[in-house]
Amino acid sequence: MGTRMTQMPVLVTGGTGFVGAHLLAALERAFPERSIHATARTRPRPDDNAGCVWHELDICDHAAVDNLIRQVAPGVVVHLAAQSNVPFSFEQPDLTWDINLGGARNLFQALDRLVQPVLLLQIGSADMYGGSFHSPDPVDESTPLLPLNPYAASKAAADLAAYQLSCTSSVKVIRARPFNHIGAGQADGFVVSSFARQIVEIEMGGKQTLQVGDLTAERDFLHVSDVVDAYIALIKQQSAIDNGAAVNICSGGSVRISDMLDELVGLSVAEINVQQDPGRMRKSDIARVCGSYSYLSDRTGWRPATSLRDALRDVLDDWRRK
Ligand code: A2R
Repeated sequence: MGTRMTQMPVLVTGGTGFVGAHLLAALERAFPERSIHATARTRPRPDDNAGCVWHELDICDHAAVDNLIRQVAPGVVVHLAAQSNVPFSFEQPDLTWDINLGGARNLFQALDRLVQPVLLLQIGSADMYGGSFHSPDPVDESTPLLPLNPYAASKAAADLAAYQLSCTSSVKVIRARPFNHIGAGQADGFVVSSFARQIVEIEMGGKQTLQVGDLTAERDFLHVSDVVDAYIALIKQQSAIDNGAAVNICSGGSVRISDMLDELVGLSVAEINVQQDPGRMRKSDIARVCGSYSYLSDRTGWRPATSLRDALRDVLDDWRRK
């Protein structure tokens, strides 16, 4: 990699999201010599990422995406921008496809027109494997994508479009596939965040019981800082990764939601009564999620570093600060 490429800007789309805030801070630490650019759609820019250059962008606006890419001329793009809410994807499938596939294709076409070398980290999701999780083995990157909801299907389509880009353009593509990640700043709709918010409400005396749904599902959880560290490793060690490769980012194990709940409750001194809410009892389509991260660790040395207990404490402390 030439010096010029290692100094070209890094651009993050969807910088205002859960992962974006963590990634921008990590990029500033990892690449002090590079300018870091980020896109925001509507929300105000967060103060804690004041070191980066913000751009307003709707990823569905083809011309605006093209202009931005020409203006920033990035050496690396991390494409986080997405409609990432699964229940909402059933309510608004067209919007979900427009953002997750249409928006991604706008970006891919703009990158294809760049003359300089550029690395694209296309951020997918373990949800794309969907029905493949019915098999008992940990899924590796050769496992078929069998999406079970519009969010996962649109992300799987973008993952395939990114592979095609890697074959037919000079853009180097890595298709990252992060599994469930938790941490400070995650929206309340996610299970761990919802438990933590309710525990903090009980600690503050505003609520008596913790309402839960089905607790039998098992998931492969990482702390968001491990996911972000994997993205940084993929950028820094891009030459060790095959062009177009899919890369799982996961813990390699799975934890039952009931065990996560017990651990969270154990991190609080409050008296907590857990109650199953019939309204939340819909069984998950997938009983157990477990991935293999051998490709990533063999190529970069990355391994998860944050224990589940520390990750849960981080989520709880975040709600205590709010
Ligand atoms: O809705 P906003 O303003 O907070 O921006 C979100 C952004 N986004 C968009 N940006 C440009 N044009 C759009 N039409 C558009 N729609 C959404 O994507 C936000 O900054 C980001 C998504 O953030 P979260 O929903 O918090 O996702 P998270 O957890 O940070 O996941 C990042 C990526 C996604 O591609 C997932 O599918 C993947 O990791 O697993």
